[in-house]
Amino acid sequence: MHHLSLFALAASCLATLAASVPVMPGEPIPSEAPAPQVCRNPPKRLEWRQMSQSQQKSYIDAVICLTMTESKSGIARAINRFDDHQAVHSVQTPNIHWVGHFILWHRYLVATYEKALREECGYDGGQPYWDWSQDARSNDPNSLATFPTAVLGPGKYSFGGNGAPVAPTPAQNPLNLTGGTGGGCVRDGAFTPDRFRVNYGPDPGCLKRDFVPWLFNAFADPARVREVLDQPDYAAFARTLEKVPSFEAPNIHGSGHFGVGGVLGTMGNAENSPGDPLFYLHHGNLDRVLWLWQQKDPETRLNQVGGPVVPMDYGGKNVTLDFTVNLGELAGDAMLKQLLDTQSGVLCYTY
Ligand SMILES: [Cu+2]
Repeated sequence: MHHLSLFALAASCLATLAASVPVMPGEPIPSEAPAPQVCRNPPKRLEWRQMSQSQQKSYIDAVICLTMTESKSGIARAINRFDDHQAVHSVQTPNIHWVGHFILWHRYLVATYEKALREECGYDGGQPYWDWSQDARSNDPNSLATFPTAVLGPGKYSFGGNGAPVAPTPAQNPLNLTGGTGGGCVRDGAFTPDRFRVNYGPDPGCLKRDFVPWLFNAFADPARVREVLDQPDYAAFARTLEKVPSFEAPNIHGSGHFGVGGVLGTMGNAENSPGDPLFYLHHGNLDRVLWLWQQKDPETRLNQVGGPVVPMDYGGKNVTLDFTVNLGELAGDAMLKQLLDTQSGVLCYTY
């Protein structure tokens, strides 16, 4: 099965830059506008290792519950509520990466997933995040310190470790990413084949991981996080998060995707990375980095967006505060200005 990497995707974006990109029109405004939403008692999001064992258990149980709750996205081949969130990401992949709304679209997806865990599966905490920078060893590229940790550990209420070793074929690895150490099914933790299945996407089956230590240790380096936090405005922040599609340009968005997913793992797949439950902890941490950056100058940064509408079109049209994004049937359409404040009412959580 051909495994489309994020970078291959970017290359195809570049190739079609001049072509028109589908823009989803906003819903017509209903004559009776709904009452503005209010955020009360926002759940506090914690790093996985800050959570008690019973909080970790209730989170994992809620994720498994989503996989046993019937789909409502209306997307063909999404069977359950876990699949729904993966499927919406998969369908919109060509329009939500290397764009100004990349981080805010993903913020909305993670928050919607958090809401489903809470409202449909009885979870009462915040979406956890994985601060991978705690695990990176930039001075020891081959360090496997991350694998396992309390996040990627073998325990029943942990995310499990590497996949069984499988060598990719050249066709599966067109960008020649080296140093993969896994590639097959995850063998321990909460999401083993007997308990969890990736349903959506071209390659349904077990959850796969393919740890790439050198890449993880470079991309999740705390210095890379500081580099992002030092950016002066939203457009620069957003661009530094993703950088350019090259394994030679360490960027924190790539750390969880390619450090954990490598060539063959679920996390390394452009469309279908949300098939790995760890996706939401990885993107939760990227969201926390956005939150930290915003807190440094809230007056400006809770009211600022920028960056291209069309993927990688950095000289072209920029997104504005009124630019509308959608999650299909999973949530209402939202303007970017409603996604800047995590307690806007459309969103309701804190760190
Ligand atoms: Cu994505």
